[in-house]
Amino acid sequence: MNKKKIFSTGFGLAFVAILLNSCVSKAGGGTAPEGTNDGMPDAIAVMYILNDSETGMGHVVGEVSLTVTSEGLALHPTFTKKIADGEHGFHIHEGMSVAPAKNDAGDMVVGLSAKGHYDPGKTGKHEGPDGDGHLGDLPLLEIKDGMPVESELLARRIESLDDIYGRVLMIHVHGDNYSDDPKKLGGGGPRYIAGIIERVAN
Ligand SMILES: [Cu+2]
Repeated sequence: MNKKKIFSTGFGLAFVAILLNSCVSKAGGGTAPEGTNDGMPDAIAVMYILNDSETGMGHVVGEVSLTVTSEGLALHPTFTKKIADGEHGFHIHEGMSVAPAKNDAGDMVVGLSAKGHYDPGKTGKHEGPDGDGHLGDLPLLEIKDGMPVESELLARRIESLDDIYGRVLMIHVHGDNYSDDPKKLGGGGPRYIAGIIERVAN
C-alpha cells in the first residue's frame, strides 16, 4: 500500500533509489563512486505535503537523504517545490505512518499517525538536537525563498538508523525553540510535510 503510493506519486524518487540500490548490489558497486557507503545515503525519505486524505499524503515536494557519519546523522533536504519561508520544527517522529488520526478530543488531525517525537530513552522532554530529551529532535529547518538555507543538518546524538528505518521524518508549520516552554515540543504546531525514512541498501 505504502510502496504503491510512493511509486504512483513519488515521481520516481523512490524508484530511482531502489534502482541505484540494485545497481550497487548487482554490479558489486563497480559503478558507484569510491568512499563511505559508495556515496549512497543510508536512507531516503520522500517528502509529501500532508493532507486529510486516507494516506495523508498530498503532492511530493522533495526528499531528505540521511547518512550516518562519524559526527552523527547528516540530513540533506532537497526540495523540488518551494515550501513556506521561515523556521520549521524538524523531527523524527516515532510513528510509521503519516495518515491523519483522531486526537484525544476525537478530532481528526493531519499527520497524527506519526505520533510523538522519537524518544527511545523515554525522557518526555523536548530539548532540541543537542539536549538530553527526545533523540528525534533535529536541528530546525530554515527556509528562504522556498529552499533550505543550510544544505546539511547534523543531528550529533544519532549514531545509528537501525531503530529509525520506517519511522516518520516531520516538518512542522512553525519553528522550534528546542524547549517545552512556552509551548510544548518547541512550538512547531501543525504538521506540514512528512515522509517515511526508507533504508537504502548499500
Ligand atoms: Cu515534530
